[in-house]
Amino acid sequence: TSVTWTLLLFVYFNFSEENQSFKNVPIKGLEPQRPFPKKFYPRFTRGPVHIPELQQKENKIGNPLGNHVQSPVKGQVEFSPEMGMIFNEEDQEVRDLGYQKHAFNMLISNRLGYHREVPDTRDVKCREKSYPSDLPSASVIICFYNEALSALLRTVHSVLDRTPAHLLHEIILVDDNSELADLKKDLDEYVRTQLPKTTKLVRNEKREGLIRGRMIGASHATGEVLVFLDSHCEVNEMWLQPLLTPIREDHRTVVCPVIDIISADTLTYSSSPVVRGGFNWGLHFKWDLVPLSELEGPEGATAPIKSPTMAGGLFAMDREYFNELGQYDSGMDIWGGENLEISFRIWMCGGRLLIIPCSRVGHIFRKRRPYGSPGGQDTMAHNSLRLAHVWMDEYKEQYFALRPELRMRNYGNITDRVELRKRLNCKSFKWYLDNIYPEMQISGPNAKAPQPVFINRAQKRPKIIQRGRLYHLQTNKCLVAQGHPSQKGGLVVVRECDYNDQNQVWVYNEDHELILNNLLCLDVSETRSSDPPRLMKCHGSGGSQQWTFGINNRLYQVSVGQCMRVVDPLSHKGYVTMAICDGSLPQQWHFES
Ligand code: UD2
Ligand code: MN
Repeated sequence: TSVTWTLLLFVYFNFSEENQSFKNVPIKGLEPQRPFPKKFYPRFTRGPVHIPELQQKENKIGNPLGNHVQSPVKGQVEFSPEMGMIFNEEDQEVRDLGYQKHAFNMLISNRLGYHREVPDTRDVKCREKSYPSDLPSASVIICFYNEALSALLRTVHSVLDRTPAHLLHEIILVDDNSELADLKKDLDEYVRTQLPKTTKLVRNEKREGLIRGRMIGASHATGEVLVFLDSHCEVNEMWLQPLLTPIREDHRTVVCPVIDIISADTLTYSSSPVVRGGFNWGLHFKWDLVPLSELEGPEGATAPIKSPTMAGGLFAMDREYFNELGQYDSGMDIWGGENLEISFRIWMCGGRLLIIPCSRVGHIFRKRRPYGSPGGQDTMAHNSLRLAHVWMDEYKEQYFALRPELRMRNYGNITDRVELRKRLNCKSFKWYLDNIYPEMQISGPNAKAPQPVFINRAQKRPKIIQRGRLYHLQTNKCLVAQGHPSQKGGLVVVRECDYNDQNQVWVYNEDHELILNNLLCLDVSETRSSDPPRLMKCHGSGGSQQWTFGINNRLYQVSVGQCMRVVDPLSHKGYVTMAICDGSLPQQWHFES
């Protein structure tokens, strides 16, 4: 499958004095938060990009920065490395149990307690914005299954602490028949004795999954707007007003905050770039950079952005509109697919879906889902089948081309949903693709004529930003080809620098490609991010060949969301690999002219 995008990158300049290391970096990296003046946005197009199978297999929503661990932003409550220190066996137990049951560091979560400050990650211009005083009131619905109590209560308290009382109609907690004892006993008592009366706890008698769970929550709600949150979130300053405002203006507008990243390992809260929702033909959600055309407006970085899809967990919607539009598909089980279903439905049936850059909510992004479904079924496939059959018309063939084994799979009765689609007089999926997600590549069963952007790319050579050596600080060595630089698929290694050797000269261009000796591009397999970077033919489609330089001298790979490091700085072999960005010495590089 291939995708063509016209994209932009957020480039970030850090002028701060404190950040000495950053000042040494000649090329500024992909950073959220402070968009570079628009005329500097590099324009580039994408050719064919392979869908990362990794994400498909893992069936999870990745955070908007991949596995990339952000360094602290201004005002960040500094994460202390001692926060997760284990002092005794009990600590060890809490930590181990936490990872096992919740897939995040529960020891740190417990130590943080139920209240904490989070860095204000909004663009500075958001702070000057004012919002109408007569906004609709909100019912916040938090559905949970076996959540760590500290994470759940931090979610609740962040809402109570950072939402004006007159806008918060109620909080509805839906316990999806959790099995953990403390969630039954301790939470019950806590809600009764420690929380305002407007916080309600609803219990499902059997496990329903998050989709029916949310419908149950919504059926108890009486506020004007429904706001859904996952049970491991922390809302930021002024998070709600920017969400309610567009809904007040038009009740058929559905809005999502920017989902900031709470690290599963350190619980550090950090800023996400403003990206929008897309999907691939495997019907997996993915994050896309925002096309330039979406950002041209007087409001600049604070303007709402149209999003083809939502990640699923965090959004606000007029309550009556939620009901009118058919809530969710109650035939969907446990987890997965509902986010694409509601996104398609919103767009195809006369609504719109926006991401609001001035509203920010942190979410713990885990590396795995710590629970299964009661019968062990693949609910994602079941749910995706339902949505494909109801909403995707002839384009469901795209899905079946990738998942032929599902063609004959039973997906239950969809009559009600098909009728709903008719009743609401919804547009076709082709209309959705043409108008809402034109970047989507369509090959195979429903192929379109190739898009002219390819031709543009061939005619236009990306501008060179810098030419020089890629110098590894810790080893004083330079990044070179292991074999000949013209050898496709060849590895790169660090070797003694030779400033007269053309084979050590890299070009960094506006497409964020790194090209060795004007020949091949530095590339990382999107499907197998554990593979080391290689030299490949430049494909001009970003993704696996897109690199940025950032703070801590990191060299960041956009598509795998990791940083390049030298495997063993003491070894003369000089192998490099991709790793989670941690700012450590083996990950520090200079581009030297
Ligand atoms: C993402 C969404 C999530 C949902 C999912 C697709 C974000 C941040 N998260 O996955 O909300 O749309 O994609 O379905 O966009 N839960 C139950 N009962 C269950 C299973 C889960 O109540 O049987 C709760 C769970 O405790 C959590 C919420 O549902 O609060 C979402 O589950 P998740 O956090 O495992 O999903 P996530 O963030 O991987
Ligand atoms: Mn979640």
